[in-house]
Amino acid sequence: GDTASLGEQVDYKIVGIEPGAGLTELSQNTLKEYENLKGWELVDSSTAGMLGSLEQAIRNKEPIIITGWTPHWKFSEYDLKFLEDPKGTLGGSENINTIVRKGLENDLPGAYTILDRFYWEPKDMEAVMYEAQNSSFEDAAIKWIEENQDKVNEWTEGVDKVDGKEIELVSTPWDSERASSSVMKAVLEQLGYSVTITPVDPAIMFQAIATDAADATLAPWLPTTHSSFYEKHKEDIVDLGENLKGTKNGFVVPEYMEIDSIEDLQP
Ligand code: PBE
Repeated sequence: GDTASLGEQVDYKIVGIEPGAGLTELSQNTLKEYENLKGWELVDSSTAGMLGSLEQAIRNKEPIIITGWTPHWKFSEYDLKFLEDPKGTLGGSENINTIVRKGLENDLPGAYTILDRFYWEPKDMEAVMYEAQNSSFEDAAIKWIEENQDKVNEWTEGVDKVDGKEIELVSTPWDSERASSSVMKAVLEQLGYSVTITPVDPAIMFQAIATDAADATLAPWLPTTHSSFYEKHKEDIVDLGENLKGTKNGFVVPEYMEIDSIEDLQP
């Protein structure tokens, strides 16, 4: 009813995603760092589960607090807002980096050059993500490449074609990373590479690059989201720097909720 506090209405639960996500670790840390979140609980789920709960809450105009991030299509589908995070425990504005295994430059210099040059904007990633909702990431990637040939030419300029050399990309199972990996796969295939994308948890992704089990990844969110994995493996990987700037994680609520900050959540 109207007299119940927000905490009571949502049963003191924040709707989380996959346990292995960097965002899950940041969210747990957030529950510890904010005194007003004493008694609140993060409920692990999956991205699909979180999106289902969000859709249902919005349909019923009920309150809900999710762990969310951008780039993601949920922000164009629904009116949502990030709760302010004055303690910064959810990371603020971040970037996505390209990381490759030691030795890749020597073994596959052409692919290494393209991976090193690969850089695009959130609007590019979003274009692929949105298009893929109605087709597939494969088709959306090819369409984006056709429409952005100038940008792709900057990445591939002067790089020799190969005849079926194999390269394995590891990635994470979120749409933002499906988009970047699918574009890279298509670009490399146009130059004759044989490309596999393996989606894994962030922890496994870093481990695979550090142990040479995979060649490259476009999926690390840094400096905060995946910092624990990065710190663990940084001596054994080659960091090629940002491929996209301006991602963000946070606690997210529908616009119709009358709170603005994590500190508005009361115990
Ligand atoms: N995410 C999307 C991932 C990285 C990309 C924020 C859900 C994570 O938390 O690991």
